[in-house]
Formats: sequence, C-alpha cells, structure tokens
Amino acid sequence: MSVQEETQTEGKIRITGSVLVVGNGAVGKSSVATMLQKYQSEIANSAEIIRSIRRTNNLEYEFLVSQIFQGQLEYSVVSQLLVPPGQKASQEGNAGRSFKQVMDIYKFHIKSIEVILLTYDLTSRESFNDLKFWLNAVDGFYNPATQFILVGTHLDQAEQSRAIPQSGIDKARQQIQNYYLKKMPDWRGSCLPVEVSNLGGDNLEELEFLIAKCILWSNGYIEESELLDSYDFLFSDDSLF
Ligand SMILES: Nc1nc2c(ncn2[C@@H]2O[C@H](COP(=O)(O)OP(=O)(O)OP(=O)(O)O)[C@@H](O)[C@H]2O)c(=O)[nH]1
Ligand SMILES: [Mg+2]
Repeated sequence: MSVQEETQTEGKIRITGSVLVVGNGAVGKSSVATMLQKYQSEIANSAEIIRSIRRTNNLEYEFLVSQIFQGQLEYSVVSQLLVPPGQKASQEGNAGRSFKQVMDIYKFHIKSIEVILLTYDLTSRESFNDLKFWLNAVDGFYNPATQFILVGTHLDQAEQSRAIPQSGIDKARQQIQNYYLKKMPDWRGSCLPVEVSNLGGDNLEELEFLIAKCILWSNGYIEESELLDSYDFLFSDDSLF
C-alpha cells in the first residue's frame, strides 16, 4: 500500500508515505485522520463531523497532500493515513474486529510505514499508560527510518481535566526513544510530542506539516537537523501559525 515514489510535476517533487495511527479505542484516531483532511474547509462543522464518526472495525484510509518548501525545492507530499481499530483483543460476543485481526489481513499489502502516530487522550491516564501496549503492537510495521509522533488529543478539554503532566510526556518520549533504539540500534528516528484538538482544530495544521516533514526525512530528502528545527519552529511562540 505504501509507495515511496518520486515524480516531478510542474517543478514539484512528489513523495508518498504511509502513516499508521494507533492507540486505545475512542482516543480520537479516526477523528484526527478525518480532521487533518478537513480542518481547513470544515472547522466550523468539526463537532458534527467527529460526533458522527463510528468505532473503527476495519482499516480506514485517508490521505493528505501537503506543499512543502525546503531550500530551493518544492515538494508535494502525499501522506496515506492508515487507521486500524483501537480494540486490543477480539471479545466474545463483540462483532468489532481487533487491531491484530485487521492488521493480519492487511500486513502483506503494507510495504513500509514512514510515520507512526502513537495516539492517546490527554484527559485519560489509561490511554497514556496503554501506549506500552501499542509500542509492542506495531512490531513488524516499522523500520530504522520510521519516525514516531506522540499525539495527545482532546486538547480542548485539557485545561479542565488534563490527566498527563508535561513532565510525564517528556519522560514517555525519552522512554519510547530508548525502547526503539534498544530494539533497532540503527534506528535514525525520534519521538516528537504534539497535542491537538480535533474539535477546535488546534495544532492540526502543525501536525500535518510535521507528518509531511517526517516523510521527507524518512526518505532522505531532508536532514534530521532540518526536521528538528521545523519541529522547534512549529511549536515555539515565534511560529507563524
Ligand atoms: N472534545 C474532543 N472530542 C474528541 C476529540 N477527538 C475525538 N473526540 C471524540 O471522541 C470520540 C471517539 O473518537 P474516534 O475518532 O472515533 O476514536 P478512535 O480512536 O478512532 O476509536 P476506535 O475506532 O474505537 O479505535 C469521537 O466521536 C469524538 O466525539 C478531541 O480532540 N476533542
Ligand atoms: Mg476509529
């Protein structure tokens, strides 16, 4: 399903990459994929859109096209978002398929994953603690050039009921990096944290840009320092957004 292709159209270099979105049920994986695609045109209807999203029981698919200027070059980055269910195991009497059941069906079609979104709900400690499960669950879907983004959703509710302090996120980021470095000593990636609201649209534009940059980095079009500079710029107070 993932094709790393480079074609040049109208002076733009076109790159395609795959993004796997994982995390517990109801953290907002389908919502983030849907809103990343729609936020510019549909932010006024975001509540209606995310409320209408049903629990995932197959592999959902969305794609984004992002224009990225880097030095003298213009890239058109196509991000294929793959969203499996958050259900961890098949349950008796439950018609919904689990993550594993769905990935077992599709794994032979997925060539490589450039970015994994480890998704949790900022107001749910359980969804954050369960990221340990998801680190293991994605085994076999990453490679030394895969980049991880730690995505906290429900930012709109975090002021009232944030369950994970900044220090916990920093610690998790470090632990995740150490975990993958131990498993893959030649891993070139890092784990970058981002907090979004699928309801209000906060940081969705930044997340889209970051995903596109990660795909460029994963395919060797930009240096790691350029990726990290972009991250610092996007999430600093000097950011243009
Ligand atoms: N307030 C708020 N609600 C959100 C946000 N993201 C998702 N939701 C709500 O959470 C519900 C669950 O979101 P989904 O996108 O279906 O969650 P999922 O992770 O895809 O869940 P599964 O398909 O069961 O694995 C949605 O219907 C939204 O109402 C957010 O950022 N803010
Ligand atoms: Mg879903």
